[in-house]
Amino acid sequence: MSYPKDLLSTRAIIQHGRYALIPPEGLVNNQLPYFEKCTTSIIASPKLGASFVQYLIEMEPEGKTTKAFGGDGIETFVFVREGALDVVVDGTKYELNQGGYVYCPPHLNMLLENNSNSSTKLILYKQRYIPVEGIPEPWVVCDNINNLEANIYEGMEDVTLIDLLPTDMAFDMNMHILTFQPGGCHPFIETHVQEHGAYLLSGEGIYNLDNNWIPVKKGDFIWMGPFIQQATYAVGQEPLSYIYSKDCNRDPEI
Ligand code: UGY
Ligand code: MN
Repeated sequence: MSYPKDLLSTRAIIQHGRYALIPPEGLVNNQLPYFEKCTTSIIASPKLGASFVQYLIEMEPEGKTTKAFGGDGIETFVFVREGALDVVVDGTKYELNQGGYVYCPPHLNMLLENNSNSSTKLILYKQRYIPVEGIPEPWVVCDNINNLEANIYEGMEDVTLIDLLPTDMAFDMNMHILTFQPGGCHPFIETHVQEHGAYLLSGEGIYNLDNNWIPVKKGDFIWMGPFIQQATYAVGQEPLSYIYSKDCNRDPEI
């Protein structure tokens, strides 16, 4: 870091309870207990209005969590953006590389460790699971996005969707990857009850949030609160691709 070269400015937009755009330039390190050799930014939490917590983590070689993450009703998910990661759930070790992920159900927890020689970039997520009488609990899911099928989205050849978790009623959340070729867009501006925590993996776009058209690009995080208008046009040379959470399969409480 050094003295700024010009007036301070930011692309961040924070509308508590509605939506937020958090670009990488403004991220700060949040020290957390039991996370060793990790640079961690909390990018969504109930203080913003989100019903989940999401983190961006850079884990150095020999970095690890020294206490189990999740469990006791909290489901967790980890995705490797860059590098390698070992994840232990219920005594089983899963060895992940770029694009790899583990979903851990609410009755289990995960330990993370970087046993490689270079640092690892992760997306970590937790939320309270909503059980439903008569529906079994979800199970551990481990895979890599490169093994998964990308389906044409809403009949548009230049947009694809990957589902990372099963669509079974046992799951009250999913993670997806939407990819738009330059010029591609949503078929309509969505308004829905579900929230999203979206991390932009590549490309650039103009995103409609709460009916404001906002430039976004690789490395940005967007939180979309319930019923916030949302849609995008991809621009530039590269596909616009983001990984995002979505709650599902549950009837809201009143
Ligand atoms: O699944 C979704 O709701 C997704 N199409 N939303 C979004 O990309 N903002
Ligand atoms: Mn949506």
